[in-house]
Amino acid sequence: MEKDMERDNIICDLEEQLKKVITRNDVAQIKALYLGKDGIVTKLSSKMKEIPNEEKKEFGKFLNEIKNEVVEKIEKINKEIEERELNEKLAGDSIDITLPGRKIKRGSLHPMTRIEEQFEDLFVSMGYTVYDGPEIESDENCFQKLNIPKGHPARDAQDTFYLKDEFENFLLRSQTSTAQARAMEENKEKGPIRIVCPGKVYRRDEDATHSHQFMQIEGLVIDENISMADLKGTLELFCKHILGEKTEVRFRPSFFPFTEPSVEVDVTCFKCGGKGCSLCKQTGWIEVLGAGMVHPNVLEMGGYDSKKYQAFAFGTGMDRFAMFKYAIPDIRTIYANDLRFLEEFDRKDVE
Ligand code: 2NL
Repeated sequence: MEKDMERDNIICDLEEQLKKVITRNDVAQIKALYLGKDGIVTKLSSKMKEIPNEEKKEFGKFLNEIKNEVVEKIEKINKEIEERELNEKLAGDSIDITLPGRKIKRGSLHPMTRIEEQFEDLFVSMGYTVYDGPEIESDENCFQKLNIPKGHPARDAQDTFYLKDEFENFLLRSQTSTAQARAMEENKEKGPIRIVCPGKVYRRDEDATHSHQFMQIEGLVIDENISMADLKGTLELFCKHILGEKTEVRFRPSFFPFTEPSVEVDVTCFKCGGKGCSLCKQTGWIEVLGAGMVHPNVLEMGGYDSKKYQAFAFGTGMDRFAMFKYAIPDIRTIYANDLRFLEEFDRKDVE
């Protein structure tokens, strides 16, 4: 009876104290208070030696019961605290799976690279080779071999960036025909040629639609029995492929020193569809290409027999096509490499 009361007091006190604990450290302190070296339960155990032998067994049982109960209560509360702490941690670390994912920033091709690849893909599919040449060229390759001798008025329109002193006969090429003159010269058998030459060219020009540096592409086809019909078919296909099947193409007589006859090629305005607008200056047409049958003088200077071979050639600014296709109002933005401009093309990745 007396022991029962003692046990109830101890357990009651313990329960009271455990009600106030917050951390596991608080529990550890209480544990020491009961089970530590000078703890209440430990002290009680040391009374064993004062207990008469015949009561020792019962006292031992009583001690064990108290000890077990204290340990059990302490473990229980420790477990509760542990669980609470874990839940708090999980709540703090929680991930909102409904949030949108972080976008990976993708690069995109420069509009000029994209246009160049479209041009090259089309011509390669028609059996052409992409042929490259240097940007610093001799006066001979740039003008003389293209039927533009020294003093020819056609030079004025192109007079460009000459090198100095002992290199004064060299300049930054004003057209990629220079690469074509090289291709003719390098072809030792003087057999057929079918090439496109994309690349940078330089002229003394600078406004919203002309840059001192721009990207040209020229094509040259030399073979037997080549006629204006081949030129027409090729360029019609080319314009429709790049600008859309609905595009109409017209040829106007023109003049270039390196071709005879020469033509300029117009396409129906892609902004107004041919009705007339500010882009086409109310004409319904936009000029996109220069072309013609290669002048016999040019073929002969390239080492070709102009009686045996005929050729057609054409040239255009790829920037012009990029401006049309991607609605770029100022050519200079193509070369400024402003990321805000380039990022616009992420969304136009649909062709
Ligand atoms: C234009 C006009 C043209 C050519 C380029 C050419 C090349 C050789 C022989 C003859 Cl090797 N012609 N190229 C012919 C006609 C026009 O370009 O508007 N360029 C931007």
